[in-house]
Amino acid sequence: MRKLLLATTALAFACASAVPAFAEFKARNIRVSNGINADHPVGNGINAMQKCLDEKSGGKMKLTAFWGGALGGDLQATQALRSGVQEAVVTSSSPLVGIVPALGVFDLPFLFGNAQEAYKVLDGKFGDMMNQKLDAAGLVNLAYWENGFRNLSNSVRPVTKWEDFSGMKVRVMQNNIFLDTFQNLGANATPMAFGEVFSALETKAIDAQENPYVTIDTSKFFEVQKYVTETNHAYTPFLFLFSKAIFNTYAPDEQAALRACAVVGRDVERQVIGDLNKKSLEKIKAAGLQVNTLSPEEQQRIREKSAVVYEKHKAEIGAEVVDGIVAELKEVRK
Ligand code: TF8
Repeated sequence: MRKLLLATTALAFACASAVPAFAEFKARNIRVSNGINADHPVGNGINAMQKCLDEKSGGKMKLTAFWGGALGGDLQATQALRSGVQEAVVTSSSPLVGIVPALGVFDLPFLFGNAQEAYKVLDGKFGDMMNQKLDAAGLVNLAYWENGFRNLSNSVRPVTKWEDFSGMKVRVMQNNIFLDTFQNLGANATPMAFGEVFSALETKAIDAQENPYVTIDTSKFFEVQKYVTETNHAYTPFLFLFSKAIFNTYAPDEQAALRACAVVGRDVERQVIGDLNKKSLEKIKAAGLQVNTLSPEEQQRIREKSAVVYEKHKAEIGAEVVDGIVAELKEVRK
């Protein structure tokens, strides 16, 4: 009898500890705005993040993703977060420099040499420092996801040296550093929201745009372009931003689950980009586009020509921020 009692008690304890306490979790519908389409690797990341949230919250926290700018462009969606009317957005940092000027540091041409060093800087103390600036602007950055290395596409001619940019009407993000980088190369740079790019290319209002291969693929830009050059002129991160006003109303367990699961999603998203990059490039070639690479000499010339952009924007980004990332990169490259 005593044995039975002990066994029952032990079983009861085992059950109690095996069932996670979901008490801190309420039913949450989290709208996540995206400018890119559902077949972009961000889709894989969001699925992984959802699976993680299901486990942690007992199915109470639900992400609802909106694609193709259905909830507005990057900037518009971010402002909706700041005013507390929308939960989340996956956005490039570049259109947000009007809100947090220091973010411009990521737009400096040829800053990151490869994805690994970008991850170290973004996921480390430099990334945390930028997150504090975002927080002060009413935005909680849950994690740095990946947009990636950007390449040029156009409909007029092969670009194999910087002189080929001459007079080319290149859409750039709404960001002064990108504007200057392309103007400095001789292009006729035109700032434009992402949502307008496809039709502007289609109607030839612009000749060119620049984005990672996976975006040229999933946003179908290859259908209205003839040439691609692997310029790798910038690595832009995605920020997984949450409205601070809404985040502050969540319980600590809910906040912690969001932060932890955004990191799970990040790792999946980065992994899928790595794989899809090659496939997207193959798809672009198969669609008949001419893909050029730059010779090492040309890469060097473009890089040297672009160096002026660093000095020109140092004050507005913040000298300590620019010097900080340069020092951090030196450390990471050791
Ligand atoms: C751009 C960006 C965009 C992303 C997307 C809208 O060119 O690279 O592709 O921010 O989320 O505007």
